[in-house]
Amino acid sequence: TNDSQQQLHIAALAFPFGTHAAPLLTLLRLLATSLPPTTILSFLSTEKSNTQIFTNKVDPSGTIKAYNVWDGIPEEAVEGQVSRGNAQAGAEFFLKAVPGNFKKAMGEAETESGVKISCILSDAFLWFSGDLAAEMGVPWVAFWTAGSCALSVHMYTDEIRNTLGMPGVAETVKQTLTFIPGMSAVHIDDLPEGVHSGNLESAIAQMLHKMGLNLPRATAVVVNSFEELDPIITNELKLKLRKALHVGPSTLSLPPLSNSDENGCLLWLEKQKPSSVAYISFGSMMTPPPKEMLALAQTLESLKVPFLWSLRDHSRHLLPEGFVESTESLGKVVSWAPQSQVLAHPSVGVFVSHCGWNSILESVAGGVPMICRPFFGDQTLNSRMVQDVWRIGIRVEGGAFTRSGTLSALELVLSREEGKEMRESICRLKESAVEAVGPSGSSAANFETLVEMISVMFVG
Ligand code: U2F
Repeated sequence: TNDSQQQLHIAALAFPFGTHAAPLLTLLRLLATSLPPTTILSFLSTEKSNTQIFTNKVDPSGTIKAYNVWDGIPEEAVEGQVSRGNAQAGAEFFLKAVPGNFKKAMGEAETESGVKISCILSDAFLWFSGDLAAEMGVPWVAFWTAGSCALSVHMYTDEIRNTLGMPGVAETVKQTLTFIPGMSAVHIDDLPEGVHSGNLESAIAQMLHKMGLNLPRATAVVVNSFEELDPIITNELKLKLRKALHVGPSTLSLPPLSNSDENGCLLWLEKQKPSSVAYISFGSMMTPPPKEMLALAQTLESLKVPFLWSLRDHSRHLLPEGFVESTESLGKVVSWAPQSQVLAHPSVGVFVSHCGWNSILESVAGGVPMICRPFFGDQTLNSRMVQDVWRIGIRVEGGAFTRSGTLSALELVLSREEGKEMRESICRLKESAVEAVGPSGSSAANFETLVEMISVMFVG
């Protein structure tokens, strides 16, 4: 047919907060290597997000073009309302601007390229993409940037609410999710806020609920994880979704674009003993409260644990006075680290983390056990899996850094038999992750399926 002569045009719709847009771009870059070279690849995110992920990092092959979508922030909004620390306010403004802002940018992408969009590849959060794709008569491929466990929770939100009853109705804290395949270790208080407790009506909670209801319509749901990590949950997702395609960890197939080491982290690591260093990072959005920063800093210093601490400049003042100077020979505080390379360095012995999904995958890829201090969203759930299912780390006692809790966690992972076992477990996971993206691995096969779907679907 004539159709088959036309060019493919993939529009990637990003969720512009946290570390969501970067992994979507990685997936698009991976697709670029496998789709016909004439394929048009448009990447749609807010100006702020595009600036962050594209600065000097425009796709080396030059095939991906970025389009800015409106962030939804009204002209009259005061800067403070959507300031750095308030990602939630930013997300709420943004969610009021969808889907109109994306429709507009898709129009621009079609006009500029002269090629009709043939597939919408969206962050799974953007549940309305299913409607947009249906209107346009093209497939919707959703990309889930976190773990299978969190995806399962959102797919099961109504069952969770119905089975457990609403908070306050019963003593629920000790209940576990035995009724969801593969999730029996998960406690009800590990769930992301807005699933069963917290404000179920918040913009984010509603978005996630609608996502769970809409994903079964998607032509495929691509997951940045590998099947072997959660075999039971994966099987369940395959039953619930038209096509669940675990293609990760994607950074193992394609290294991230931005990995300069301007702070000299890797050089510094070269000088440290094997498996001795604590690498500390709480992702792109979080800094622990002052009391906890103090406890963590004091414990590192008193235990004399060499450390590499990634801490944004605006949070540096939370370190104890004189800490950076007094620990100069022990550790290093930097505003940004090439994290995936840091975690892959043999000197790193433990990752003190908020358990964001990308961080977990990078820890697995590096074979580094974790100390978990989760904050919001999927992080507590992830930390449960880390500790009780994969047994590759430990949650900090009481969920917050205290001197005694931090001390025992660091000792356990760095010096005890339990720590050694965690290291062995995570190295086994690392091997299976490497195998998954390797030539005959599950992620590689799923990726092939994805490429075929995107190429073939278009003709029909
Ligand atoms: C949200 O993620 P976050 O940004 O909070 O955290 P991660 O998923 O762990 O991603 C952080 C990324 O930033 C990188 C690091 C990760 O790829 O390598 N990075 C770095 O390169 N250098 C630094 O000094 C510090 C970080 C959300 F909050 C999570 O709950 C979700 O799981 C996640 C995915 O949906 O998105």
